[in-house]
Order: sequence, then C-alpha cells, then structure tokens
Amino acid sequence: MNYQYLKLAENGTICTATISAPQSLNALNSTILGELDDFISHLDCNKYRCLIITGDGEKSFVAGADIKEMADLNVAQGQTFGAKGAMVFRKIETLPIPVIAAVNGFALGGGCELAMACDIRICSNNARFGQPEVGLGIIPGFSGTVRMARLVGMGIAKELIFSGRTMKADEALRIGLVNAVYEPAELMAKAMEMAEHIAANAPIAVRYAKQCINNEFDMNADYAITYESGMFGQCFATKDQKEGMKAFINKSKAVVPGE
Ligand code: CO8
Repeated sequence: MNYQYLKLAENGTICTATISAPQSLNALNSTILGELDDFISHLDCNKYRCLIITGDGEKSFVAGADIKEMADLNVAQGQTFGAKGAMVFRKIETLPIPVIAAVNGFALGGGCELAMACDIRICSNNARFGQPEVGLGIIPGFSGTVRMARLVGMGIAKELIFSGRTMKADEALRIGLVNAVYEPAELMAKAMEMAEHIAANAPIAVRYAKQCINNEFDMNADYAITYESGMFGQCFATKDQKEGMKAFINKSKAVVPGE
C-alpha cells in the first residue's frame, strides 16, 4: 500500500501508521481521510495484532480537519465531509485488533476525535488536546460529541466542547482522556512496548475482549452480561485457550498459536 500522506511501518505483528502532512500540522483533508479509509479497510488483521497511529514530526499529531478545505462548504458538503470522517473513525474504532494513538503534539478538533476513536491513547508531554470547533462556528463533526462524553463524562465533555479550550497533557491524564504521558523522545518506544505486550497475548481473546467492550457499552446490564458469557464460551473453541491453560497447569510458558 503506497500513500501520499500515510507512512506505514511494520515491526513483527505491529503496524504503525504515521499521518504525514507537516506543512499543515497533519490536518486531515479529504485525500488523507480517503487514504486512512483505504488503509483501514485493507489492513490484514490476521497478520497484525496491534496498530499504532501517530503524526509526523514532534509538533503535531493531527491539528484538526483541514480548515482551508472546509471554509467554503455548503450544508450538504459539510454533512458529506463530516460523515466521511465519522465513517473512517468508526472503522478504526471497530477494527478487530487494538489501536493505540501515540499523540505526539497537537490533537485538536478532528485530531482529538481521531485519538478518541482509537482504543488507547498515550501522549508526549508537549501534547495539546481540545475541540476548538465552536470558535470556528462549527461543532465537532467526526463524532467528538459522541465519544468525548463517553470517555471523560458528560460534564467535563460539555465544558471542553462549549469552551473550545486547549488542554495540556497532564490535564488529559487527570481526566482519563489519555492513559500515560511520556517525554517526546520516549513516546514511540512506549507505544511499541504497549503494542508488543498486547500482541503477546492470545489474539482471538484480545479481539473478543475489544468486541465485548465496544458492543456492551450501549447495552443494558442484563444483555451485556449475557453477551459477554456467549463470547467467553467462544474462547473455548480456540487452540489458544487449550494451550494457554495447559501451559499454566504445567508451569510452562504459553505459546499461543493464534488459532
Ligand atoms: N487546517 C488547515 N491548516 C492548518 C490547520 C488546520 N486544522 N492547523 C494548522 N494548519 C496550518 C496553518 O494554516 C499553517 O499553514 P501556513 O504555514 O500555510 O500558514 C501551518 O499549518 C502551521 O500552523 P501555524 O502557523 O498556525 O502553527 P502555530 O504553531 O502557530 O499554531 C496551532 C499551531 C495552534 C495548532 C494552530 O495551527 C491552530 O490553531 N490550528 C487549527 C486548530 C483547529 O482549530 N483545529 C480544529 C479544526 S476544525 C475540525 O477539526 C472539525 C472536525 C470535524 C469536521 C466536520 C466537517 C464538517
């Protein structure tokens, strides 16, 4: 896969996708959204066990959707652009394998929304998060009003989105928007370490766990508990479960075949 704005790298079973449009601080134009869509749609989730998404350079993860491209849109075009971003981000959120956002600077507007569509967020101490859309006369349009409240609670989400203010990494950590903060030079190594840790586990079990957490979020507790029981049962159809438990009982190290 060769893209203009997306740099891809692989390290064993870990894939890293770097959004690269440094002249606009990696702002998302429709070409980049199209490339992300193509990449996510074709990613081999049997080969890779974890995906890391980051931005090129030390200054910015993604500084938002491309304001220059949006400036002259009409209502229908605005809706189409919003829906395109939302659709791509939903594909990321529901990708079978875990996705880590390594936020290496500005994550504003669509950039914060992209990070929130990932399963886990870690960031550098120079990262800045925010949904500044209302200052531009728009609202978050790539599902920020949906995911922010779910991640940090409705009161904090409303304050952040209504004020449009930018938040530093330590506050993002405090409110639970990110899991950990690192020195900029350490960020990618830490993301890789986390990805390798995840990838060392039984991949089908990790997928089922992601599927459960995503799908159960909107279910009532009774449905959710039943759904989890069903998925739990499915684990016993895997070789990984047989190998993993046999290794525990034999006091040996589990080598899970991923089947
Ligand atoms: N879109 C387009 N270009 C951008 C963007 C952006 N979001 N952000 C930065 N750039 C460009 C700048 O215009 C500048 O280009 P040029 O050199 O040609 O003038 C270049 O990147 C460097 O930026 P700055 O000179 O501004 O760099 P600073 O270090 O001074 O400032 C900031 C960095 C604070 C990040 C500043 O660039 C900024 O405020 N950027 C905009 C942030 C923003 O408002 N993001 C939200 C955009 S709206 C959005 O994401 C909505 C998502 C949902 C869309 C739904 C569609 C309907």
